[in-house]
Amino acid sequence: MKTFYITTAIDYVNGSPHLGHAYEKVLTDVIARFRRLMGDRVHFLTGVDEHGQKVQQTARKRGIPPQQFCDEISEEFRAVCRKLDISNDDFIRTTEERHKKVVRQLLQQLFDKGEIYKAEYKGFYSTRQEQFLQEKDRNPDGSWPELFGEVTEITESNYFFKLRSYQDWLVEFLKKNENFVFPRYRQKQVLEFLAEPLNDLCISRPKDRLEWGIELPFDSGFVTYVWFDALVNYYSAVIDKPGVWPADFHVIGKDILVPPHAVYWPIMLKAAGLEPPGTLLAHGWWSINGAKMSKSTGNFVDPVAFADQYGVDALRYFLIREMSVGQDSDFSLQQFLSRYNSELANNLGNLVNRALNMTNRFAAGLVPAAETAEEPELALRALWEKTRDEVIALNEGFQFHIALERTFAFITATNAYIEARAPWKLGKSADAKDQALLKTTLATIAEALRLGVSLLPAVMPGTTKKIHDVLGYAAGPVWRDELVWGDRLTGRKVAATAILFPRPEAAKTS
Ligand code: ME8
Repeated sequence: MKTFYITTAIDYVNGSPHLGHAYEKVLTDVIARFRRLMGDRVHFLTGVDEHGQKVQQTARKRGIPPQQFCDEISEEFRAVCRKLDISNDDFIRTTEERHKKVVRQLLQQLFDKGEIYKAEYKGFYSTRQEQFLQEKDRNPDGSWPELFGEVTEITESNYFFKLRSYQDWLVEFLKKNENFVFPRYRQKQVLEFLAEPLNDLCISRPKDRLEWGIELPFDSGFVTYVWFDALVNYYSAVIDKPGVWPADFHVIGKDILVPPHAVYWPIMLKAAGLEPPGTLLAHGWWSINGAKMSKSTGNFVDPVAFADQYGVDALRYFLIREMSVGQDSDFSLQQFLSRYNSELANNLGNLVNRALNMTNRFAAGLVPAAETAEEPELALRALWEKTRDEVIALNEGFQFHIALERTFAFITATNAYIEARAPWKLGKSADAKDQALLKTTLATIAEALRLGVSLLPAVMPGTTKKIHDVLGYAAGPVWRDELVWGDRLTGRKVAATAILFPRPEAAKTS
């Protein structure tokens, strides 16, 4: 069986991790966990992108060597993974020798094949921004925007990768592989980009302009362009792992789809004789209270601090419930608290408390066996089967937000079932029929809760385990088997209470 290989983009370490980075990791983690539940062997890679101008500049501003700076910030990204319960199997840093070695090998191979050549490049250069500019960077009146400072035309020797000679191949490839990009409409954007002739890709930077990079194996006067270096991480991390390449999924933000992932990367692989990845999944962008995230304006959510304050699973739930994969979304504390209170605390949390309270009150804390099944029980069971099948299909199609909505509709229906059966009334009756119904009701509530929660481990792994724990239950190894209505909880001793979603501080004062 081929390993299901999934990756996130690797984050630039020129700033601390923010909510956008956290989302990408959580989304990828949800897919990885879901695939594991479905029985796949999964390899999940994330990491950091440590070379390039921005990193060199930021380290310089801080007055520390770039490697030391990278060491510090990489640790922050690792901490986000740990905090958010990300189940990555590996974490790659592009300053690691295992990566640099593969980049050098690939460059040498392409150079030897004649895919990389040296040429003079003439263009407008901004010394302040340390970058070549393009015609599209000009103001409408032809002048250069202020941020570029003095702009001069210079000629520089560089190495170029023959992107253009693979343009027709890539167009054909995209036409044959209609599902290469998800969501599908983004594949059209790639084809539109390819409607214009491609320029060959400049893959080097002279060392006198940029030192912080991987030296070209065939010319020590240059380092590798950061994208050519960074993309290779997906391959360098698994080169010694048989049965893993090609990647099944690269999860990335929409801003880095075209051209890096959808054009440079498949062409680089093709030129090197390697298989292309299966799918590029391009997610949308989070804004905060309607505005772009930016540290300088304070419009920034630190995912670790947020998870500390409101709970890891609450944050994971919100990110996945709120955003439809591929679309943009806004993160507002008000919306977060609204979902937290109504969906997590008052719906799921309430169901857990009721299940525990009533099992303790009416059955000495031991889940009884169901004695009958009447219309309300049969209806709840039918809803369960429909919900389970829909949720699996929705997850397979990356419609995680709707899958969660359906799962929580089942939780709501279970709460409504309790209201309809009113076990507190049945408990007062000495009638044998009422006592049988009470047992059935308690068994049904516990089983519905176990099942509903069994749909949540990919999104809320900690909460799922906690709820199974308080039901005296440990899930078995085959997930599909767990999703069958039955009597697995009969005779289990439930906990006295459970605190799952405490009222957040901010909500108390509002
Ligand atoms: O682009 N909302 O790194 P990066 C959602 N090093 N996602 C966001 C976001 C937001 N507000 N802001 C950023 C790079 N992201 C390169 C990648 S891969 C070989 C090299 C996402 O730190 C962004 O779309 O700028 C990207 O997928 C990831 O975070 C890393 O962004």
